[in-house]
Amino acid sequence: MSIYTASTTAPVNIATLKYWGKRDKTLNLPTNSSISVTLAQEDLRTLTSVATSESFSQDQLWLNGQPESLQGERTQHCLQDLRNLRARVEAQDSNLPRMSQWKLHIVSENNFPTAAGLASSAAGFAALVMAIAKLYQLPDSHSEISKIARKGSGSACRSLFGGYVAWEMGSESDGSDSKAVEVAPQSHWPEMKAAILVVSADRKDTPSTSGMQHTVATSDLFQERIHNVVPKRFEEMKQAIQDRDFTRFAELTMRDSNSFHATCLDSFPPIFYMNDTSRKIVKLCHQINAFYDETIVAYTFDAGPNAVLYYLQENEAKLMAFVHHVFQKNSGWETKFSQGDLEKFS
Ligand code: 2P0
Repeated sequence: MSIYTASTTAPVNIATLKYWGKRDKTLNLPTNSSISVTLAQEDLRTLTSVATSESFSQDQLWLNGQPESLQGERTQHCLQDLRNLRARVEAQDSNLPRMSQWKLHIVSENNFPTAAGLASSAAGFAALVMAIAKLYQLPDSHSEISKIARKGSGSACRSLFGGYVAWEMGSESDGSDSKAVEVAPQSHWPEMKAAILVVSADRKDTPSTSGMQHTVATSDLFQERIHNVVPKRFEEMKQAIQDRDFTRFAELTMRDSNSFHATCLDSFPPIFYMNDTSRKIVKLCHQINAFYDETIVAYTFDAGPNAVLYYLQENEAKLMAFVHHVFQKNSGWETKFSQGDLEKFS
């Protein structure tokens, strides 16, 4: 009996305008639109291969070499949606193999530590859904497929695209208009770089899903954020990307990270994702921008203490000299700066 296979990779995306809050938990419908930058595939990505055959007796998943359950509600949701779309394709062509009725074997690997708080669920669900869509030869667009990835993990819908991506929250109760769209391809602003400062590789204390529900239920500030802050910022950030305006993009990114963490702190009891080292990085970035009298770096923090720094390639040496100086890593970046300059940063 034939075995059919397909493989794909999906990159990690890091939000610059944060998704935090669901209006529908089952469909993963957000309370606000969000924007992200997708990291380069060669850096952080999930590689997923799928196979299907009439001879397979059960759905199976191996994640980083270990067998894992596929029984989770979110995963089942994704598999069912994909099989439904495949059945629709099969109904139009009686010559196609009836894959929608067969079991799947799935092998998935991250090239980064799964537990390091680096948005592994986004790349994981995006790769899973894309690989099966490819296997099933679904004709649907990336935005259509993103709606299925969204049900696996909200942020996964944004990993369907490279470059600069928006997740439009939509207004329909069935989620039919809550999807990812491209704001601009990576080639529009290829000078943009991201550096990840791993503050801690531990699993986070409060998982995102429960954390955001807790914020929705208990934070007053959250209402201000979703109604009066994010809608305007969403439009401004898209424009900053279109204009390749780093100063604007950076300020919006930093403000939004701070706003998101403020709502976590305003939850009751509060949620703490950033730690003292995270706060040291925030201060350092502001010091660096003040030192150069120009915005050369933006920080953002997700549901954990690790920092992602965005900067333009041309400023890499300028930035890294100070990052390495402050964190006592003697890497050679310092050589371009006088001791007097470096001593201003501690
Ligand atoms: C984001 N985060 O926009 C935000 C910023 C974390 C902070 O998306 O429940 O793993 O699976 O939809 O997507 C993390 O939340 O949550 C997240 P679920 P997800 O990237």
